[in-house]
Formats: sequence, structure tokens, C-alpha cells
Amino acid sequence: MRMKLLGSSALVALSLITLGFVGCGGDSDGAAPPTPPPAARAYQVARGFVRDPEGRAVVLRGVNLANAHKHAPYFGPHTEADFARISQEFGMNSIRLLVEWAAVEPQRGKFDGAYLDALAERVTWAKRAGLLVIVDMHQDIYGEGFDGNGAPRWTCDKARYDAFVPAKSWFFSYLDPNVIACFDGLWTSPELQDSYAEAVAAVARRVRDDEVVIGYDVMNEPFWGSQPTVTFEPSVLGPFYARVMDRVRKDSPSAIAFLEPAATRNLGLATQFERMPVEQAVYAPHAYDTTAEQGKGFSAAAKSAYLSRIAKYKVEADEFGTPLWIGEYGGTSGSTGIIEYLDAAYEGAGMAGAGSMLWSYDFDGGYGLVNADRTDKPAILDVVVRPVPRRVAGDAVDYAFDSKTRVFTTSFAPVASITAPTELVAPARVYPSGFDVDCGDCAFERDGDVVRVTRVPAAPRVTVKLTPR
Ligand code: IDC
Repeated sequence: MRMKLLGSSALVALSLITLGFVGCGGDSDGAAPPTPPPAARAYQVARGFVRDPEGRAVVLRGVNLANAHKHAPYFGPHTEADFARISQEFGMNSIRLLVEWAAVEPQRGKFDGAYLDALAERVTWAKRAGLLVIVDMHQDIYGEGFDGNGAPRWTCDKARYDAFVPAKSWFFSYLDPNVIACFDGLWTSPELQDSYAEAVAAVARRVRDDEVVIGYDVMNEPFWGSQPTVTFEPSVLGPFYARVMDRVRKDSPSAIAFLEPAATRNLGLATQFERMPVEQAVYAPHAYDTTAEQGKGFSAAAKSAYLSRIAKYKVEADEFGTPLWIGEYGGTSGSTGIIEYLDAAYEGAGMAGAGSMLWSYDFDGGYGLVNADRTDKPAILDVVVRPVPRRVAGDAVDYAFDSKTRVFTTSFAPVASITAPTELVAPARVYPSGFDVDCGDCAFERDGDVVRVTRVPAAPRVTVKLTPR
């Protein structure tokens, strides 16, 4: 365990948990509807990327929306205009949309139709904004019984909630034996896991739209409870993921599985998965630098360790034969090292050709992209809003941005059978006076912030370069 490298991270404390406790169970009575026909325009995973219906590699660059979804009424103050801003101003193409099990199924077996309708309305906003949606079944500290979020109270024993003593920092609460007991309850109860699967399927039935909701992040930062960390992923988490996705795909056959490693991955431990437990999966770890995240700086050594970690994620994804998608990274605005760290997060994702999602599109003074009074955080926006190759007619995509010269490059191995154009987004915030495009012997069209490369030379690799005017 890389205790030294992790420094003062409070999450390190979680690695101390190794002992077992007993848990609790539950029942489900959700009914399975008839299976819909396969989608005509499904997104799918192929050759290391999520692919659009035209076969282009999609780099999922976006934001988490939002921390404000964690607690009742389970939505923040976001309006449709806020959704539009993500694509139009931030140049992004996707959101990680937070959904809580407690919101879906507040009482055992009873799904909240009003909540699901409101969720579907947000999906419509995303669709109109041109954003793809990954539904994130979020949890922190198991669920609502522990003043966390995720599981509804009925999923574990009230005595556990009553005995819980909250820690000063939220993540330390994972250490509480009552929290561990409730996780063990989920990991050891097929009935409760079926309930979870039915709840995700209820979401899928309400929001399935193969052009927009491309998949499900089955559980945020799965915590192992008292299960041995070396076997938790292959023996417990993997079968759980398979159970949930098998159920979801009865309602939404083309749903992609965005699968996180166990939360041990955040502690620096390599994943114990040898393969992804379901087909059509994306490997979905998080990439926080816990020191910079907490405002304690981001040294050159920290940067190099951080980039190595993302490179290791890419190796893991390649071993699984899956795309890599960084579902969360971020930190508190105004803190020391935050800009350098967020810059490195983009750099690491670019080297890996990965998508990445900022934590988070909230309106607050902390991790939020926008202040509580709705004024912007210009320095944060400057490092988060970047050009991105959002759809690429090829394989092995990478990209990079030099924050000093504002030169952006992306390269890829063109695939002639993909006839739709490669699309780059170059937000006006990055190039207020415009930009020039250089892609050698290629043809391209410009459409505002968007560059469409319509023809590429017959070369093994093509590079497109944007420079500021
Ligand atoms: C944090 C929020 C914070 C909240 C806490 C507990 O920023 O306001 O009190 O959750 O709900 C994660 C989690 C994500 C965290 C985020 C930042 O997935 O829910 O949000 N983070 O701490 N993992 C690592 C960092």
C-alpha cells in the first residue's frame, strides 16, 4: 500500500478496515416488463472507445451533475439553461447524472413516479442541449441512515443508524462499524441486490433513450465493508455488477456498463479485477489527487505521480479491453495547487484518450464550478473549459493542450470505414479571437466552435492542431 504517496489523505484511514461484521437483508417485488427491441441508434463499446452509431470514438468530456442531487428533493437549482451552458459554453458533450437509490425507491418496492418524471425531464434537457447522459447510482457512506446518500433507510437496521457516530470528515464515516455492517448486508443479500437492480431498472424504464442515456455507473465508489479487499472485486462486486446490468438490460438492452473499481483504487491499490464482469463495459475509476483536492498543494513530484496513476488506469483498461473514463476529479476552488492539479487531470486524460468528468457542476464555494451566487469562477473555468475531440473517425485517440501557448493537438489512427466526420470543439473561452486549424493534407469545415474534419490523408496517424489567432 502506498501510504507515503497518499500523504495526509484521510481516505488512507479507510485502508485500515479489514475485519468482518454482520449485516442485514431486504426484499424486492418489482415486476419485469417485456423486453424492448434492440435500439436502432445505440451507442456501444468497440476497440477501446464508446462509439456513436456512426462508429466514431466518443471522448466523454463533461461534468458531474450534481452534488445537489444527493438529498431530498434530489435535484439542485439547475434549469434547462444550465444544461445548455455545459455544451454551448463549456464545450462538453456529456454529464454524469447523479441518481439516488433512496430517491427512486423511498419505500421498499415502491418507486417514486414523481421523482422519475423529474429525472426524465432533466434527460430531455440534456438531449436538447446535445449532451449524452451516464446515470450515476451515487452513494457516499452507504445511505441516508448515516446522513450519507444512496441507499434508502429501509435497506438496513434502524439500530445501525442509531448507533452510528458521524466522523468529522465525511469519508472517515466509512470506518464506522455500523456503516460496514450495512454494506455487508448488501454484499451478502441476493434479495437486497435484486432490489437495487430493480431500482436501477425502474430508472432505465423511465429514461431509456438510446440516443442520450448511454449507460449506467452502477455504483459510486463501491466500499468493501468487511469483505477481504483482495477478493472483493472479482468475487463480490463483479457478480453484483453483472446482476444489476443483466436486469437493466432487460429494459434497456444497449445500456453500457460504466464500472468503477472498488474504492480501494482511490487509496492507490491496483484493481483486483482481471476482466470486466459484463460485456459492453467501460472502466470508470476516479482520479483525485487527495493532497491538492484538499488545498495542500500540487508539487512537480505530485504531478508526475498523478500522471503515472492515470497512465496505470489506462494500462488496466487496456488489459480489460475496455475504454477508460474518469468519472470524477476535482477540488476546492481557490486552494493552493488547484489549477495545476486540474490542468494535470486534463493532461492525463488526454494522454490516455480518456473522457473525464469534473466534480462538480454545483453552485457553491467548494468543488462547484460556479459560486453560490451564480457568479463564475473564472480561474477554474479557464482550466476546465478546454478543446476536446468529441467524436473521432478512428482509433487510438489522444489529445493535449498547452495552457501557455493555447495550442491544442489531437491525433488518431483514421478508420476509412467510418464516414462521419471527426469533430473537435474549441470553446470561445479558450480562443476569444478565433483559431486556426492545421491538419496537413485534410479537408475540414468550421461551424462556430466546432471543426469537422471531412477528409483525412491515407496515413497511419493524423494530427489536427488548433492555434489561437
Ligand atoms: C462530496 C461533496 C461534499 C459532501 C460529500 C459527502 O463535495 O459536499 O459532503 O461528498 O456526500 C468523492 C465522492 C463525492 C464527493 C467528492 C468530493 O464520490 O460524492 O463529494 N469525492 O469529496 N469521492 C472522492 C471525492
